[in-house]
Amino acid sequence: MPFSQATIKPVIASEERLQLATFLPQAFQRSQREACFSIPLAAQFSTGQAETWAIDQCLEYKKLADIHASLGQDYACLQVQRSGPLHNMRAITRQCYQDLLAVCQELDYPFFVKFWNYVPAINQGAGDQETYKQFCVGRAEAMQSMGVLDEYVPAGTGVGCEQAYGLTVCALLGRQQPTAIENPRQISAYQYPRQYGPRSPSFSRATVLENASRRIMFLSGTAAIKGHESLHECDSLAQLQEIRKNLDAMLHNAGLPELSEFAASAHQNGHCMRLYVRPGDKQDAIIEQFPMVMPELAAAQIYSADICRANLLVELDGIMWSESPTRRPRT
Ligand code: 3EB
Repeated sequence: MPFSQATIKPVIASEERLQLATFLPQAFQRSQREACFSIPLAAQFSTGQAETWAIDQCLEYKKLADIHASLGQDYACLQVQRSGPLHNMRAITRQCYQDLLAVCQELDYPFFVKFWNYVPAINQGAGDQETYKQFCVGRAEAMQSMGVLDEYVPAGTGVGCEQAYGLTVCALLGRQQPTAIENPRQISAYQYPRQYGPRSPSFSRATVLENASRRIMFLSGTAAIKGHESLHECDSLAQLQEIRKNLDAMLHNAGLPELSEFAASAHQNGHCMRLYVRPGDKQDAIIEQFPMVMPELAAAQIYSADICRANLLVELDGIMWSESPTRRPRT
């Protein structure tokens, strides 16, 4: 079932009426706007607009226990932030996801579009005890206990944040099923081999929402991974080039125009992207190299964040849309 044009669309952040959600970096948090979800990261450098989704029907804000909910007729956005000792990350994540999935069912938004995960001290701990790996175990256990099959896992982003913020999860949910897209250059994350942790990450490479005139791709966090392997350790330029190849493949599979056409016809094609850059001696270089490798995305917001694999320096996510998509997405 296609969603109605009026139901959800990316808008510029100044169109404040009836916002389902706007994501703002920590420094710009404005508590009077309940639909503003705060990203627990500092924006490093930004020329772009905040990622915003708007709807025009039945907007309601609710707080269910500690879960903030912004509810529309067809879509909802949830946010929850939970703290606790790092060594409990598996249990914290499992409970957090079970509670979120229970709210989805209770409020009757059964389909997952995208989940954003900000994981405290994400690379801390050795081997299977690394925070990210424990987070993946808790998330997979919750998905399994709630009966979520691999083909229904949402698009996802999983990056690090400061330990003091705890775990933050944001979820975009729908009443119509989005199309999940995988990347032919990469093994599906939910099929990663054992070496990446006891349970594989529960996310699809992207989800697509569409109607007759607009298609939106929610791109998962995309890094320099081919097959299941991280490439170009320590080489930030090569990692960015690999990300571009992965993005090209995703645009193709989503039935969206090529990346180069996003700059060429800005009135038809749009995007709202975020680049996550690992802090350290390569950070400045990456911020400089990004607009050279992906000039079409120069308006992206840039955040300083650890990436879930310790050997990756940079990751890209966001939404990309076209007003006149041509081909069908390939599932
Ligand atoms: C990868 O492709 C890079 O655990 O939710 C990207 C997007 C990554 C989402 C997640 C992790 C997640 O495996 C890491």
